Amino acid sequence: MTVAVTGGAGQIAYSLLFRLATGEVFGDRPVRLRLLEIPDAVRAAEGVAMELADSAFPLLRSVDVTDDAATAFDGAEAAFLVGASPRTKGQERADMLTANGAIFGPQGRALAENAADDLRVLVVGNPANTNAAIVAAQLPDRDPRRVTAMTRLDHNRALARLAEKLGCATTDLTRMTVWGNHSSTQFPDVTEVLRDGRPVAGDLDATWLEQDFIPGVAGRGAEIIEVRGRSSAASAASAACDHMRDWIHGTPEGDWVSVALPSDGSYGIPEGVVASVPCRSVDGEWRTVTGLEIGDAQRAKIDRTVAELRSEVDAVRDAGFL
Ligand code: NAX
Repeated sequence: MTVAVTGGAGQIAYSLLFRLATGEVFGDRPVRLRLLEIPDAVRAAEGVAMELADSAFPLLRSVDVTDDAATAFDGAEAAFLVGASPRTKGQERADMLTANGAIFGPQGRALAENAADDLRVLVVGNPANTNAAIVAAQLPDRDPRRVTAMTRLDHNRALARLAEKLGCATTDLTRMTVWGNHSSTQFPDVTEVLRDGRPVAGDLDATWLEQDFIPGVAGRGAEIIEVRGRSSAASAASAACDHMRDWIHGTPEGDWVSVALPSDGSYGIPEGVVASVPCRSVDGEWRTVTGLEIGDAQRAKIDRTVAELRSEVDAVRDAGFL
């Protein structure tokens, strides 16, 4: 299994790479890791490669570090696009979107030209959904569902917060959905959630949902920064592992997870945006769970986060990245 990880010297990669090397994501297939970094961070990434070697993982065949995307993506069957350009102090959001277009456009083209035919892409670097839209646009000959953005961390955060409220284990809960953007407009939705097979929504206080659960999940990233002093890293890596493992091995029967996919028009979400929707993985492919009834209150929240995605896509289109 040839696996490319960008941002190889970053804090998410420092957790992610070691878990990819253990076999918990790809099963017992031997793994070759390719770390892509900017030139200034190549040496630090080489230090991470040294630590990976020192771990003597039975399944890890090689670790290569490069600042050349074509080399990093050559034959890649999975690509975790983690490295991105953070929003700097005082920077306009549109400028941040454009700065990332300049990263994800060329990386998308390098994937199109060099990666394996069965490539799976998970974009983690923010703004993840719109970065994924840019990558997907560079891969017009491939199944669009092969390019995804990560909302699994938001999904896991929602499961954890709800389990705490209900006094149960996260594994007792199924059918959580996070809709839309990996941003403050995301909509963590408990409407379909089952606890041990029975709906929970009717037992939950509407005020708690509106004033604690939804903003708490959407604001968890900022809360982690405030408390830990740095952004979520190990939990983001863990979510990335969950996403790729379920994609390859399938979602458990009766359950689904949240995945940001290029929209196929389901639930009135326009094509061209990469929006988080409920998904099952069947035969190694993400499939949107269709046919869920959407009430007026849900509709308004979905429309709000999709409107933000549309404005992001418009901004990168205006800048020539789409
Ligand atoms: P770090 O700043 O620790 O690491 C990022 C690394 O990416 C750096 O080593 C940097 O040199 C590298 N990089 C920058 N441009 C690159 C390029 N063009 N090619 C290759 N490497 C490049 O950030 P970290 O905490 O690891 O976070 C990485 C990204 O994940 C950020 O954009 C962050 O906002 C995003 N996140 C996304 C989450 C999600 O749920 N989708 C949650 C966690 C995280 O906030």
